[in-house]
Amino acid sequence: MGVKKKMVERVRDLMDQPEQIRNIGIVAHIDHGKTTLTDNLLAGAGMISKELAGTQLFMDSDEEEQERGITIDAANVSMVHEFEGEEYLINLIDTPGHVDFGGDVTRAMRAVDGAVVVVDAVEGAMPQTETVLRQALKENVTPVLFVNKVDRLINELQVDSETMQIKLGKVIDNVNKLIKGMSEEKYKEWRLDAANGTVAFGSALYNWAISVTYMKKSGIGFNEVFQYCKDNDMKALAEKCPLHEVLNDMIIKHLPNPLVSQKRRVPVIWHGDADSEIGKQMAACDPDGDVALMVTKITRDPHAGEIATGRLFSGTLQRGQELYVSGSAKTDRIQQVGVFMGPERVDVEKIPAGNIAAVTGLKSAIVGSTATSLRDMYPFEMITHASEPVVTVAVEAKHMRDLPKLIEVLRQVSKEDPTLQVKIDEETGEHLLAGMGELHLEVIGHRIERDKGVEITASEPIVVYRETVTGRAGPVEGKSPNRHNRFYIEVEPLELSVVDLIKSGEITMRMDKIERRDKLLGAGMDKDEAKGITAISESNILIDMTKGVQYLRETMELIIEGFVEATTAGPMSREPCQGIKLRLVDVKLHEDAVHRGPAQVIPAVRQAIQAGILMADVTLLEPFQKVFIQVPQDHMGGAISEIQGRRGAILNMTQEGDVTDIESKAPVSGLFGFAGDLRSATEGRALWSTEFAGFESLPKNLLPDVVKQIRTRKGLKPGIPKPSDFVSQ
Ligand SMILES: Nc1nc2c(ncn2[C@@H]2O[C@H](COP(=O)(O)OP(=O)(O)OP(=O)(O)O)[C@@H](O)[C@H]2O)c(=O)[nH]1
Ligand SMILES: [Mg+2]
Repeated sequence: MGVKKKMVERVRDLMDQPEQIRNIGIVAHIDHGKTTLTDNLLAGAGMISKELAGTQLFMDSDEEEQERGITIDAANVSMVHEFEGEEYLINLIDTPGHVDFGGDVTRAMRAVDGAVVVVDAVEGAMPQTETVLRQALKENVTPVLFVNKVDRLINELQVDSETMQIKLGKVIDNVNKLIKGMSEEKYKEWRLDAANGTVAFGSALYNWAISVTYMKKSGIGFNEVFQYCKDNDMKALAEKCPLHEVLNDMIIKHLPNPLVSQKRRVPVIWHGDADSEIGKQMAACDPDGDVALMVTKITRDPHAGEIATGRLFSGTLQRGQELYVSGSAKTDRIQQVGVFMGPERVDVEKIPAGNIAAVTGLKSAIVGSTATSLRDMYPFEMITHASEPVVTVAVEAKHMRDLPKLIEVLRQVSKEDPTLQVKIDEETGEHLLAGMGELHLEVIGHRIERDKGVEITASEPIVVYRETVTGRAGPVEGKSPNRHNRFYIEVEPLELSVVDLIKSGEITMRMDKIERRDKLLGAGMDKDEAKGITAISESNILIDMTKGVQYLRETMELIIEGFVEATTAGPMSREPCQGIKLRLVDVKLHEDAVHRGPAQVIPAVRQAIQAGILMADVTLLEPFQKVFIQVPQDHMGGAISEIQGRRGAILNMTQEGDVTDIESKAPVSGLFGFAGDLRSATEGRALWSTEFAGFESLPKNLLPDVVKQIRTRKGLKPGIPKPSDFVSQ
């Protein structure tokens, strides 16, 4: 405790010297050694004992993380390192590698300026390596590379010194290829190069590392490293080349401080006026400017309540400050400000721009919120997640008396984890929890029981489909119950390029109108349509094509509500809709506002859309996952037939030595229980991982059965509804 206390004081002293600060994330494919590496940095800063570094896994402090041996939550820690006679404050985020928790990586990238990409020397660059790099590049976060587990090359693969160097060179080449593939332009700036010091090699478990820079300093080169490992004397190597020193060298020299970084990052993550006061203050990382805090994480503390963690781009945070949270007209009052020391949060007086801060009291904040002292600050760009929740369970409270509490707890967990979707279908009474994968939901289930004290039963995983149309229909007339208002709506498929823009967050209703129109035109949309976009719900759009309709403006909000209701639960099976374009072509409204209230307009619009979708060759889309398998050649056949037996397809196969890399894809519905089946088919010799691969049409012959199944589960009549169930024809 004493050490930590002293550390807090040193952290505090450095907070207002941005040149001495590095905000970094540790990112990698699962199991490549991020948390082990972080241990080394903590030991180097004197926060954990040197003997335990590499095995304590200090940042995996949660019971469940320890049990499963993986990181589940991104964890922050602030520490001070002395380097070449100067002190530096390193605010570090250790991120999880499992795809199910990929959202945490995305959010962490918003908070940091640099990333240490860790790659296992034996496995090389893996699918998640690519994903995390892509996220870093998207946020304009600078990467450096740490090739870990070099000891495995020597002791497990038994390579000689020369082959070791060739293999390490290959790892670097492959990572560079990934960067180049994402952006030629970025590649010029960010090419990783051992010679200029942006790559280090080592073994986090055995606490040593080398880089070309450090070779010059220590006189230890690849041949010496090889010999130490061969002689089983990595302890001596760790004394000569301690990992934390080599890494600090790379982090401090090659990753930008907030002053340098914010100039480059602010234009990417904030689209307000760069010449405005706040624009200039953020670019300059001005501690005397207005407060601009981007919330990247919400956690709950049993004592302090909700804690919002985020990156402070401008101003200084202080207790008692009143901040506006994302456009809310009221302010929230900050109760405490602090920094994270791993699992502990330590209060400080104030935190200036350029740091990662934890605050309590921002009641209205959710992940992605902008908290600011300005009443009308243009908010930060939304954080969009690379993956979508594809696996769902229905949850129920074990005891009836817990029902109200369950709803509150579900609301809470979805606030803490934006990759989790909670849907409470009032019509069917179902509480659905949708997440990134089976593990994600299991972990959330435990959290609800363990931390929130509500016992639940969860169904077997179910797949959530999307309803879409493949044809056109309309105009369909929707009449209000009093028959005084009529809406005419046309239905057709939305251009796929536009669906992509919506999903990636590049098109929103919040953005500048002209900018939106230009982007849509670029994506191939018709000019009048691009101009007329009135609302977006899920990835469906409503376009107002009418001209000069009286009272339309004041009724539009209700029309949009009908549109949202119809598209969040589609007419065929109450699954969300995707990729549907709805054109409002004519409207007749009663002149008296009393006769065109919510109870009239909303159902009329909703029903017209529901009927229209059913008439426009409605079908279901199902979620797919890419499945990457690494398997020894003699077990390849078993792995392939596991994929093919699940309506899957093999996309690519590459051979390296005795190992085959299989890239394949399969529907999520086929992948339940895959882990166990693959294990038996390959005698446990296959390594595998998955990645979200978007939605594809369900084969027509499966449609009736799947719809029936969904409807039965939801307690709806099993047959597919007809348009006449929604509008009279
Ligand atoms: N041989 C060897 N094993 C290592 C090395 N670094 C880490 N490991 C082992 O690899 C496993 C995973 O290490 P972690 O540090 O938990 O990996 P991680 O990247 O944090 O994993 P996730 O957070 O779950 O993605 C552990 O069993 C470590 O002991 C290394 O340099 N050499
Ligand atoms: Mg970890």
